[in-house]
Amino acid sequence: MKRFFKLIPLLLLIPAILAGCGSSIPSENAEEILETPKADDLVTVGFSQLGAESDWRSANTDSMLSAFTEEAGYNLIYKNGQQKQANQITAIRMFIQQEVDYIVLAPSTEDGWETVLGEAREAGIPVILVDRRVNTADKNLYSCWVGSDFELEGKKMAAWIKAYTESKGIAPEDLHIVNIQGNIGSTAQIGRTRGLANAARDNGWDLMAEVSGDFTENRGREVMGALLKRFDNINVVYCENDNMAIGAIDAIESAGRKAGPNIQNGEIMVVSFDGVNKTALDYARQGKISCIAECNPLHGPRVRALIEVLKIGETPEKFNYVDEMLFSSVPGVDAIVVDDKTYKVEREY
Ligand code: GZL
Repeated sequence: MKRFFKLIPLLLLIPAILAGCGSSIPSENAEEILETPKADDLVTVGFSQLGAESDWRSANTDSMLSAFTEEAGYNLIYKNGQQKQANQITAIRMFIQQEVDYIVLAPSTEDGWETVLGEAREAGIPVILVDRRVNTADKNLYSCWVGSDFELEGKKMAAWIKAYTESKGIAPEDLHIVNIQGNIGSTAQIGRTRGLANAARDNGWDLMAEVSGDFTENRGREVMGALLKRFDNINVVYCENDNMAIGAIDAIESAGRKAGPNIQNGEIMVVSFDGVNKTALDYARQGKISCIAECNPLHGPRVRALIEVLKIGETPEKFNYVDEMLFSSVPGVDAIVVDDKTYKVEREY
């Protein structure tokens, strides 16, 4: 990329030089303009984002664009993969051709990255992973990763469901749960699904169905509508992100049911992940969503900090987890314990 920037200023100078037959650039400035321009000093980062499927994703993209500005010394090339791994692989190959200084990848799913990450390593371009993970035998195909512990998010939500329903005297076998999952094969889906499935097994809950809603509101609405036709005893809906929870609640209300924590009164308890979407946060304050597990999208400054470490030749931590909380306005559970660690349930969010 540096070579590309060196070329531009010279190209820009040609018209001025040709037009004036003598320099139309005041001689006292010529030296300054002919010096390598600021652009040459920028660190060029190629960012392959997986898509724009949710409010979380938009917030994540905004965070990255805000962190990698020219003022901060960066030239960011942003490519949206539109949920297709093939598009992301094409983007990475383009970044390699452009000889960027760093590649940041937010991978759509975990598998299928070995070849292109090998090409980036061959080209000597460090790769930083953000948000979801990649499933490669060789962990040296990328420099580091920053994101959430998705299985912990699922465990925390399951612990809240257990604590709340036990506080109401609801027998575990009377919990009839459906899971509206995220994109199948994405780290967020794998971890959140595992957290619930293991808790259902350990507690004797009736986990009746796991169906992907692709992390989108429309698919969440469609999937919930189909599940309500298939089962007449659903009383817990575990949505793996807020956008699907909003769609599911719409379907629940369209079916004449009520979303809320009072399972004994026939309400359907809806729980969710992210805590980014304004409507979902309002629903949580109203009790329509009984609990939200935060999933922090603001990774831009964290990724930039990792690149700053790489820039000075240091080795950053390989896996960098962000701390996250639970939010619920439903009284009855003030804290939960997961893997011997206590997590306070926040009332304000
Ligand atoms: C989680 C992220 C997930 C969010 C969804 O870090 O990968 O993808 O939970 C988003 O909202 O679509």
